[in-house]
Amino acid sequence: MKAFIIQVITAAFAAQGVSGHYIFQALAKGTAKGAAYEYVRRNTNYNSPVTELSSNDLRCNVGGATGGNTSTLEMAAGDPFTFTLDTAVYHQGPVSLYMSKAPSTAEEYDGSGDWFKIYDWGPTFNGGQASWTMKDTYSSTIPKCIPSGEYLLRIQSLAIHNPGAVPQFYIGCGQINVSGGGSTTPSPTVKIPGAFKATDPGYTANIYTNFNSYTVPGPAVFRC
Ligand SMILES: *[C@@H]1O[C@H](CO)[C@@H](O)[C@H](O)[C@H]1NC(C)=O
Ligand SMILES: *[C@@H]1O[C@H](CO)[C@@H](O)[C@H](O)[C@H]1NC(C)=O
Ligand SMILES: [Cu+2]
Repeated sequence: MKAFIIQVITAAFAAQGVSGHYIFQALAKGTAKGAAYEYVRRNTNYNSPVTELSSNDLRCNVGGATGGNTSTLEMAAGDPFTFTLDTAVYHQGPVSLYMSKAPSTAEEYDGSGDWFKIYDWGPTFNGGQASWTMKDTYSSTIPKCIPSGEYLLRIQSLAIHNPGAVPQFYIGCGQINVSGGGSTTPSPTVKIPGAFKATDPGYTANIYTNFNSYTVPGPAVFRC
């Protein structure tokens, strides 16, 4: 009996391993690929997603509640940056970028404060077909007008490839120190968890049937 249970547990973990999929591992300035886990918090769930909408793991992935050995990347407001994965995103769904200002250092910050969204990669529609941006690098820029200081810079792939099944969040959090910023308080803001609801149209969408429009979950994108 005991051996049987161990076998079942082992099988469940093995299944989780192969059903996971991709990791946002690196953050760097410009279009550089950067080193894995230098500026991105190390996760402890291999390449598996977070699926629980009420979990604090939605902030910075499993194991990413604090910085540990993660360094903080010095950036200027307006600087371009790139997140790189171990393997390209291959589940359909939106990819979004969020930021949250640390009350003290980015390394110590647990992400429990206010988050604002700075970018969405949503679908484009063409003749009843949607296409999604599925890449191994995602590049954007730090908004120019936000206050200087230390932030968590979070990327999220929301996998909605399997309508009817629970959507999957693949998450990575970088630590950055923004200089030369402005004086605009970014809005709207949300808390994570809380920003995503089981009833969000962008969460429940069936991307294969009558799929002609889509609203990316979360707040509106903040623009300076
Ligand atoms: C930090 O790095 C050291 C040395 O590589 C390692 O022993 C330790 O477990 C790491 N801590 C975390 C939180 O990753
Ligand atoms: C972030 O930048 C500020 C201002 O230059 C500096 O005082 C602070 O030490 C920096 N933080 C880190 C983690 O390097
Ligand atoms: Cu998967």
